[in-house]
Amino acid sequence: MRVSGSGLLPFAEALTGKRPESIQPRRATSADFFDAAGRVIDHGLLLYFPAPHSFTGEDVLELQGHGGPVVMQMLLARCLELGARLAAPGEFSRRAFLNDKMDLAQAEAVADLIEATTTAAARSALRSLSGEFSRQVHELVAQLTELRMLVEATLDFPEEEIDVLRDTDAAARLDKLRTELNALRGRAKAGSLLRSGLHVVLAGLPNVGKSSLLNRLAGEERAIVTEIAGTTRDAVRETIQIEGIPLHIIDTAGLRETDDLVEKIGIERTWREIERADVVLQLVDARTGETPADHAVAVRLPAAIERIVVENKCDLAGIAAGRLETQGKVHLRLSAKSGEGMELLHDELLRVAGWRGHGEDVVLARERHLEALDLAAEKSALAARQLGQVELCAEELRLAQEALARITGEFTADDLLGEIFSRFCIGK
Ligand SMILES: Nc1nc2c(ncn2[C@@H]2O[C@H](COP(=O)(O)OP(=O)(O)O)[C@@H](O)[C@H]2O)c(=O)[nH]1
Ligand SMILES: [Mg+2]
Repeated sequence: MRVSGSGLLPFAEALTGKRPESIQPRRATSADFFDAAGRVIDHGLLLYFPAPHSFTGEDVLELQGHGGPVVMQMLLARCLELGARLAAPGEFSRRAFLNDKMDLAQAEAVADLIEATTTAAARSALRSLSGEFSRQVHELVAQLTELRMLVEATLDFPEEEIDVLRDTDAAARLDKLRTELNALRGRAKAGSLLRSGLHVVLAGLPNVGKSSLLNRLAGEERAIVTEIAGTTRDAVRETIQIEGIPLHIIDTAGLRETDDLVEKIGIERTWREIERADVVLQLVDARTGETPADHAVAVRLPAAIERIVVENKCDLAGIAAGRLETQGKVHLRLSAKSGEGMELLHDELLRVAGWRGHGEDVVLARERHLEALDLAAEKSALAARQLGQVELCAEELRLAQEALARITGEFTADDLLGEIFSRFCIGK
């Protein structure tokens, strides 16, 4: 159990009977924890981190007991009696932020580390927690500050305007800044996938092998496979990972005209899943290739959603697995049954996810960070276009800087803080 606040030594004494001088900072002290009547609740360890050298920057006590729920409850009740109160979700991290122990992006990384669902996500969160993302943002903010100084200086000396901007190479500096900003955006976009994953919908006519492909991807028999068309009625989902990227695979009811009421509802659900997808894998039978019926499905797929045509059952068609790209449209040939060509599908999904070429550099970005990076990029593009009109340029640079500073919490409204920390689990 952790307690954070000011002047915690008397609290520790009341709980354990230890004299303050016998409690050494940052050393484990063996102690009994007593209730109000002086009965022992548990025997454990007491750790004392005096301010400001603690997680929150305040005095922190860590009480380590044997951990059963009833004993913990008794210890908690005693702490509340002694004047502590329950922490709000994220309150420890919030206090750490308010006491300058970490910036906002790092505090968010605490929650991301705890919630990470893959090892790649956990590693990335830890890098953000150590301040790597913040350092990259600070670096850009510093460049912007310098640029603003140059541009704003010419506002005071209008007759020298052109010279100053030319002599200081403001245009080249702005170019460099925009290149680096875009690179960071790329790493952040790739990283946001580690948080939320990619939604992949398997769609197509009945019997082309959608459920078989789900089972193959999941490595187990998740969906029922039969040779009877119309077997899958409700969407079946399974989350898998490829190279640490979470992929939510959704198997759907085959798209066809039907009088079966249940199947009809299933087909409506298929369309709803397709609208929410990041990628649609449209399965067709390799023996026939894309038929007019497949084409009728294809034209109904939303244009904005990436589509990969998967020619399944290549084993039956007697053709080899492979990848074809014509006019920007990707066709994969594989066999869900034999597993032939599955590595092509893995690679293709990673490509669509924008994963290749980032590796360890990705930033586990949140939606909030992406929005700020996008806004900063937009504002610096406007600034570049207005280098000739110094007042306008200066204002766009200011807005770009403000957007970036929001990531680390230097320009952050209280309500945003409330929103961010309320999503933490209790006691973190
Ligand atoms: N030979 C072969 N049969 C397959 C392949 N994929 C699926 N099938 C068979 O095709 C039939 C329909 O498969 P299913 O996965 O239920 O198709 P769905 O209706 O699209 O979900 C089943 O009998 C499967 O065993 C494949 O790659 N090769
Ligand atoms: Mg099926």
